[in-house]
Amino acid sequence: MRLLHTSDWHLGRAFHRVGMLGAQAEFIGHLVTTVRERDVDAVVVSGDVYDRAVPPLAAVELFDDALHRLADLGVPTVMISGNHDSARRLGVGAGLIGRAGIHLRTDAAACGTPVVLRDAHGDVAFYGLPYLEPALVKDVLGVERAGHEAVLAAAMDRVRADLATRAEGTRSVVLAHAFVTGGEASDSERDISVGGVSAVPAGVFDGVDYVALGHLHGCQTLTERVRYSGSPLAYSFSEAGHRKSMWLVDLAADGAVTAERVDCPVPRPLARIRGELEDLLADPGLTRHEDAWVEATLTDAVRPADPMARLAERFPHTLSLVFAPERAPDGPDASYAGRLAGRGEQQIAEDFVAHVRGAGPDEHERAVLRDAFDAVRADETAREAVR
Ligand SMILES: [Mn+2]
Repeated sequence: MRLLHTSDWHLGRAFHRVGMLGAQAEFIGHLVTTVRERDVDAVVVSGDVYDRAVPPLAAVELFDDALHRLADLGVPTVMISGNHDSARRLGVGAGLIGRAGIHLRTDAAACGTPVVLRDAHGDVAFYGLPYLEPALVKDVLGVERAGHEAVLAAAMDRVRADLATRAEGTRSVVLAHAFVTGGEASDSERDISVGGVSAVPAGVFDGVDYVALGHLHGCQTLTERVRYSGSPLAYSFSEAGHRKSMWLVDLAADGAVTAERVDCPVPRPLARIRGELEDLLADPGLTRHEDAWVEATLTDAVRPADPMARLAERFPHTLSLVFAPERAPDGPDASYAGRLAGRGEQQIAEDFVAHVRGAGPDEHERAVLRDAFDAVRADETAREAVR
């Protein structure tokens, strides 16, 4: 059976101030063409279909268009919700579109109930594990202490238990939206680490033939059988070095996996350039970036006048400007955003305690902070769910 694995479409998301709907529509066209031309038997979409819980109308229309085109091809599709999706909203109508062969799995309680597809060699069971927010699904999954590893392990126990009841030789595919240890993050995934360690070891997925992961935006291979497709488009400059792709996976009769990368269309390349303004405007080595979306880091000791307009004369698609005077990169005049960059909520809170008191939090105080973040997050997600 031949699968096409993709994830993290983030329909409706903008890249800095540039709307990406046109590029997202082009990707959907590329997906449909790939399904047709490469004789794909099933499409798997591993979460973050939308960028937010209540997506803009144009994004909903694009998703609707994608569903119609996939249904017209007659190729079954299995999808799960990610941490950016509202599982409840996305799941509305799932029963109906299931009749058209689009299987949308958004309910943690149904982890152990697969979509079973068939080929000449027998059954393939697809288990869709939607993004599992520990605090919200721990009771459903019968887990005592909420944590990413604990809830995923419980969900996988259900998968293996169901698989054990199926005919000998049944092959299996799991869709999951999670941060798996060894994966490399970028700047465009929303942090899920509130509540402790977010990374789960790849070993929790043992016992299935292929694990189609979503969440991390770079295409990557953790093991032959455990892969991220990454997002089809770059959503931050930290992805300037990515080649966006999907995985075309052949699942042999004995469950052996062969995977091929299928590259996605690139709407416009990304470039990160760094130096003093006059050098950036003159350097002949930067000619190749003139048509790119550019992030420029200016190292001038004194901030030059009107830098954006001047850069735009040479790089008309400059989207981001960063000031990093080389005299004192981390000095007292570093910007607020600069000082927060790369630190999680927990770390910022702990550093704040250290800053005002002179001594950082002890183990007990750290736990209090963690619980407070958990409560806020669970409350937010619960409100999102009932809205
Ligand atoms: Mn994502």
